[in-house]
Order: sequence, then structure tokens, then C-alpha cells
Amino acid sequence: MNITLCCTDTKIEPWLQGLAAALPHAHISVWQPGAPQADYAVVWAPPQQFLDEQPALRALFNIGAGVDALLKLRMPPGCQIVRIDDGGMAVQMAEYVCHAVVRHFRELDAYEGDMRAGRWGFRRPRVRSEFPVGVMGLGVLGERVARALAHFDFPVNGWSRSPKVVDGVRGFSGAEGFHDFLAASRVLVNLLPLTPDTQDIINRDTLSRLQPGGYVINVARGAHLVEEDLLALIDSGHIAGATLDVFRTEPLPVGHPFWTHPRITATPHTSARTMREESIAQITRKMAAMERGEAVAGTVDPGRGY
Ligand code: NDP
Ligand code: OXD
Repeated sequence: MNITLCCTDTKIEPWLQGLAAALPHAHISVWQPGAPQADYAVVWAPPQQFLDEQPALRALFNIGAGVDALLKLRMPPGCQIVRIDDGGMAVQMAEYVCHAVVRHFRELDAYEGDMRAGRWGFRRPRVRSEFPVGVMGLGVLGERVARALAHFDFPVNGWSRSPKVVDGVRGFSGAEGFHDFLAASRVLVNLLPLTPDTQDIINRDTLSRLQPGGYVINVARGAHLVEEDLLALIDSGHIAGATLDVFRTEPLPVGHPFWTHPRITATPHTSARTMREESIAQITRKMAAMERGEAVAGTVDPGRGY
């Protein structure tokens, strides 16, 4: 089996060593222009030239969960795309989102400000039932997040393309369920894949449909959010603030209003990082399954866009 690695912005040596240790009989190398044909590729943001030069690839293993950038490229014919499903990311996403929800709900930023100002003051406790959380996307990550939020006794709504039943989560689905889902939610968590259907989905109209005092947590892709609409709705008072991990342009440009906005918390696309060892184990398991002719989880449907 020939495996090639083409991962930009990634320290490649540990991946090469990890894959070589897991697959001692495979021939594994880091791709360079003109390299021989491989059966499988392990990729992150590969250039088009790589795909054009590897027409015999059977599958591309993306070392992240989102494949929006990959699907913009021209694929080798018949080549499957397989993404990381969970691989240690779901628990990270659950802790990040629960932290953001609890921090907002318990007004921890305000208490921190009070302590820094030397003020010992209580706020009236907020009522959990008045903070329903809506999770857009009930896939591998969204479902884990929704379940974790339900453990804190928040009312949780979930929205997916097809109907889903998740314990402790009120399910909504499809375009026909979207407005009811928004109207039932005050905190909006985005865990959708970026597709033509979901691009710009968090916009003035969507945000206006959330319950007053809404809060936005975007951990999926920057292009889901119309940034100026969020700023306008925060200014109007309808939205109380946001925690954002992803941005239309990354790194967030110098001087962007999100850097200094008092109601926005920003982190550098770090809510759920790829875990190398778990990912290598998952990729090698899936390669073995493919060699046996079996279907593997996390295979992307290019028509659906995820
Ligand atoms: P999945 O493919 O497992 O889940 C996607 C979910 O979105 C599914 O429930 C799907 O519905 C739903 N969905 C897709 N399109 C629509 C639509 N048009 N309307 C309603 N629901 C829709 O993805 P993951 O949970 O693994 O990952 C989600 C995203 O998180 C990734 O695509 C990536 O962009 C982002 N991500 C961000 C990271 C970060 O560090 N910030 C790290 C990892 C991922 P259905 O169940 O019916 O198919
Ligand atoms: C991913 C990401 O998609 O890191 O895995 O955003």
C-alpha cells in the first residue's frame, strides 16, 4: 500500500512517524511535485497540483472534521473523501461550548470585572428555563454538545437536516423546522458543516428570530456568520454577545472590531483540535476496512457537501 502525506500548515514528521509505526508494511512518504502515484493520501488543505498529479488515489483522509475547503478542489475521479469523525474532538467541543454557555449564563465576566474593581456584589440568579440553547447541526460534534448541555439541565433544542432523536433534546429538522427552532432558542450554537445551504446562515433574519437577549456561539466556520449583522444586532440590544472561534478571515485581521468588542469573546480556531494519535489510529483502521472492501464512517457525500 502506498500512502502519501500532503498537509499544509502541519508539522509533518510526527504524522509520518505515527503512520509508519501503525502501518509497518506500507510505503509512506511526504508528497513532493512529481512523486509516484499513491493509493491513499492523508491531507490537510492540499494544493490543486497535488490532486491533479495523483489521479489514481482511492481515498483522501482529511485530518480534520470539516471538508468545505477540500470540496472546492477538483478531485481525482472515483476518489473517496474521508474525514475525521470525533477522534477526540467531540469532548473538546462539548467542554468549549458548555464553558461558553455557563460563562454567559452565570455572568462570570461581570463577576470577574467586579472582583477586579474590588466589588463584592451579588446578581439575581438567572433562571435556566429562560436560557434554552439551540444547537444547529446534530452530527458527531453537535450531538455530543447537545447531550452535554442537557446534563446541565438547560433546555436544549437541536436542528438537523434529517429528523434526529437525541435524549434530552427537542428535535427540529429541515428548512420547515428552522424558524420554530430559532424561536424556541435563546443561545445559538453553530455546529453545521459549511455548504452552499448553510453559508451566511447566521444573519440579521436568523438572529432576529432568537429570543431577546440571545447569545451566539460559532464554532463551525466563519462563513456561516454575517459578521456585520451580528454587530448590528448586538448594538440594537437584541443579542447580548457572542463567543466566536472561527472567522471569515483567519487569522482574524488586525483592527477587526471583534478583537476589542466588549461583548465578544474570540479564540483562534481552537475549540476542537485534531488529536494526532487518535486520528492516526482512526485513519489506519479505516484504511484497513477499505482494503477489505468495507464502508467506513465519515465518508463524505460531495453532493451533500459534508
Ligand atoms: P457532521 O457531518 O457529523 O454533522 C453535521 C450536522 O449538520 C448533521 O446533523 C447534519 O444533518 C447537519 N446539517 C448539514 N447540513 C444541514 C442543513 N442544510 N440544514 C440542517 N442541518 C444540516 O459534522 P461534525 O459534527 O463532525 O462537524 C461539524 C462541523 O464542525 C465541521 O463541518 C467543521 O466545519 C466544524 N469543526 C470546527 C472545529 C473547530 O475547531 N472550530 C473542529 C472540528 C469541526 P443530518 O444529521 O441530517 O445529516
Ligand atoms: C476541523 C477544524 O474541521 O479543525 O477539523 O476546523
